[in-house]
Amino acid sequence: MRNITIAAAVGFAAIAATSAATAGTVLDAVKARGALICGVGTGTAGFMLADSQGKWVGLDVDVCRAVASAIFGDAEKVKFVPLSSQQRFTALQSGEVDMLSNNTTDTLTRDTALGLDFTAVTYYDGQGFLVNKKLGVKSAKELNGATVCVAPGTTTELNLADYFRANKMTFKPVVIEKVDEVRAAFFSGRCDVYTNDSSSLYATRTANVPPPAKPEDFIVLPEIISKEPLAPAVRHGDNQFADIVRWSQYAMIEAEEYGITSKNVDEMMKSDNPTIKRILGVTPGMGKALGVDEKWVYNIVKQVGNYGESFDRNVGMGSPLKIERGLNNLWTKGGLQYAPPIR
Ligand SMILES: N[C@@H](CCC(=O)N[C@@H](CS)C(=O)NCC(=O)O)C(=O)O
Repeated sequence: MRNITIAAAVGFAAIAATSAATAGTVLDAVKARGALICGVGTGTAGFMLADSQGKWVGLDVDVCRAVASAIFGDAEKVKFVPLSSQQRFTALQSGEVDMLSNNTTDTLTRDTALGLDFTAVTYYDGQGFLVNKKLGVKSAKELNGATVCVAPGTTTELNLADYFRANKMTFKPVVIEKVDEVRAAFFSGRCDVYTNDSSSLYATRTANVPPPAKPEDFIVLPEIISKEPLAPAVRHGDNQFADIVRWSQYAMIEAEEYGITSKNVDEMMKSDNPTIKRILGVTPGMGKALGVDEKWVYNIVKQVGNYGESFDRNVGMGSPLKIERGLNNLWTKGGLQYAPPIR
């Protein structure tokens, strides 16, 4: 019974990793293959989306590109595998992908029972509700009896049940695996409400509303009902690879903090600041310690940008989503993004 409960909580993914996934180190396998294999979502504007040329773009995609830059000095050496919320953990455990970077929430059971390691938080999120204005609802507390579209194997599904129970309300779930089908069900009126991470709701409202309906016809209700720290995940048991993913993320945050951008990084190589010299590998040591080239941060920032550049371009004010930095601002600006020192 206990195992069933845990499996349900983490989405029925198999628990054992295959031998293919555990033989040798991930870094060796990635190098021998000549590309990183990154599990992403199937298509969420701003976070992970293949454009009309098939090129993947987004905040989560940039993390994969940063890791490829650290390992190969080339942000293009990534193969992207789109995965649904149901498929993602099995794909990682079986070795089909080297890492996930796909709006996955870091939770205790995923870390333990599923045998994953979460690296740094890419995006501090929380769960919300999207409704058609015609429903005439201003607060989630008015959703008693609503039909709610939700994806299986997600924290979303679990929080939804908790929230309605805690508020002594009932709901009818419409559980659909594929995100484009969930959206279609919601927009066709099969559900009163679509619940997901609020970032994803903003993406859906900006990019997926079928004409003649307009984004303004829909609102995200004010209640944020959970904490969703979205982070890349790797398999347990390969600390070096986990370190490379984690420190690639930290490098993007640290670069933003020290004002190093894709535009000025060549100039910054001439800086006298000892911290900047260490970050950019002008003073060697950090790359060696991590097992990558000394120019790893230079390559990440030059090819992908710092965290602020990636945020702005993909989901922030430089993008159609126009999401505020909020919790995802640097700690020096009132947010939670805080990288330990590169030293
Ligand atoms: N953060 C939640 C939900 C994440 C999630 O993947 N939700 C799906 C449900 S629709 C999604 O948004 N997928 C986006 C995509 O495939 O592009 C979790 O880790 O369980």
